[in-house]
Amino acid sequence: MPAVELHVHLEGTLEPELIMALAERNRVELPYADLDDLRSRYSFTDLQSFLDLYYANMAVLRTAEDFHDLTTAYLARAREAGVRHAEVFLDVQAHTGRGIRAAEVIDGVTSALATGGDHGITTGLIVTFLRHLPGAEALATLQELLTLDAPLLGVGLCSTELTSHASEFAPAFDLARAHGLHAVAHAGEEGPPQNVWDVLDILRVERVDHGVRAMEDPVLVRRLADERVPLTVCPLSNVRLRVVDTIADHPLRTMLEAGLVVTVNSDDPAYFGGYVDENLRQVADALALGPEELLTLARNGVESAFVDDARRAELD
Ligand code: ES4
Ligand code: ZN
Repeated sequence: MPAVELHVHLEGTLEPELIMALAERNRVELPYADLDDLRSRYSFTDLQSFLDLYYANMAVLRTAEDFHDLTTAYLARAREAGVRHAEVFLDVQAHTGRGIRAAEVIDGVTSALATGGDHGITTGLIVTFLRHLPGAEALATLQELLTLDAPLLGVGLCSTELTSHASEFAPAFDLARAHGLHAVAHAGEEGPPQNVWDVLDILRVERVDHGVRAMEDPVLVRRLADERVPLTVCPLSNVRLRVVDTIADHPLRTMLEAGLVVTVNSDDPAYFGGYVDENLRQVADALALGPEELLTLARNGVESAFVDDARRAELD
């Protein structure tokens, strides 16, 4: 089982039951009759069709307590999956953009992450800038988080890849680096291999989130392998968002054979049919991964984590 999870959006762990409970607690009117009606919407045709529901459901997250409860529920489930170290993404702009204060979001999430130790889990928080919003807003968000002394491990970039250029986000990533933060970015999920080149060269990311479409560019594959740039792959996400047709068509085995540092992760487990344990189980079954390949995946996760040598040795 995987010891490490490096690609999970906290908001993507918001389960339908918690959506309904928080809606009631906060008296938020949802456009769903009931839980079954909500569940019936979890069928996606592409990334955008998912993002529409994902952002809409966040309306129930209002207070620090809500963010605390969301994060605590994730930690409990991650522990069940055998996770011992998790680096979680938080879409701060998706909340500040609807009038929730950044401090409220950060307080709730970080107070819960601090209890990770009770679950035997070390954690890190990565604020993911939203690529459908202007680069200047990403920069302003990071500046506010720095003012708040938010305990960040790094910055990332997510949401749709198709409507902006990575260079817009260079000022935010440069500021993050100047403050010693790590850098990752979603690329090569629905967008072309050039997007992977761009986040490597322009944003100077240390890991690529998804990156499955890098396989279309042999020169890029060689670079990623040579530089041992980790790719945080999310098999069930790729199936549910139609990046691949079925789990049996997933390129994960080919990626391993190409020498890529691939890790298996859950992305938005409440939406895509499983947490990291289920992702690993399904992809291992479908691609007939053997013990050696499973060990490589686990070791890749440990190698790719932003932890110190002592913690890395414990996880290995
Ligand atoms: C995401 Cl699957 C995926 N891709 C890009 N951005 C995202 N944010 C949350 N899930
Ligand atoms: Zn993601």
